Amino acid sequence: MTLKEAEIPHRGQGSVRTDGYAIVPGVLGLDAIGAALDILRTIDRSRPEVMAGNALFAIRNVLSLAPGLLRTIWTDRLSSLVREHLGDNAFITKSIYFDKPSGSNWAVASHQDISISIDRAADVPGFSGWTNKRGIIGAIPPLHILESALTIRLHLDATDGTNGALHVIPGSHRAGIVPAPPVTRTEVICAVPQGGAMLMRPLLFHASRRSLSNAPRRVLHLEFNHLDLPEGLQWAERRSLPT
Ligand SMILES: O=C(O)CCC(=O)C(=O)O
Repeated sequence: MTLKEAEIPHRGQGSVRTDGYAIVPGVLGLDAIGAALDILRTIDRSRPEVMAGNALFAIRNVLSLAPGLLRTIWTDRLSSLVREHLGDNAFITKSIYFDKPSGSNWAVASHQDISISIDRAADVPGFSGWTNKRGIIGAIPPLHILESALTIRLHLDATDGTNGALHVIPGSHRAGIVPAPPVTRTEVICAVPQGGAMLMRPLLFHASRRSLSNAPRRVLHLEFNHLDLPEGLQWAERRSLPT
């Protein structure tokens, strides 16, 4: 293999345990995607959770703003993915709807997701980096809480390197919280078919490039955990799994 070939990011299906991510096709059918998009269109765009420039690009706490959305997307496949990785005590800790249309093209440099949303700020050992963004309180929790978390990104559109698929560094979730991504040539583009899911450990370094296409890239980003927070702290968006 030439150096040039080695530098081209490759596509991969991945393994959550060893790579920190996996691509799983066939989690949502077209009917569920259509129904989810109909519900998402009903959300009042003037709410503070809605972040928009020329076009919509994110809605935080989307499951609270869109009653019926969770039930619509909660397929047997999604339920078994969550239980397979986190067990029967899993719950949802965060939900965000991300859009990346050509009108609101945005990019995020390679990073780990290390802040969680908590109901209140408190001086609890092991918690640091407290923030308050638009009333949403965040902090960096003890490492084992981040290591037990799983993100599942449901792709409502087919996504590849041209319209905003995440770029990840396989295995980078295994070194704890580190200030910069490892210097490596093994960046992978996580292409996901429509209705597929990308599973990701939040400590995995991931980046989001600008879209080069007019194709939409709509994603429901759900975070899960199975650990309660210590000393009476509560996950701000905690939600039980549908039964
Ligand atoms: O959806 C994206 O493209 C970016 C998401 C991201 O970087 C994050 O959730 O940390």
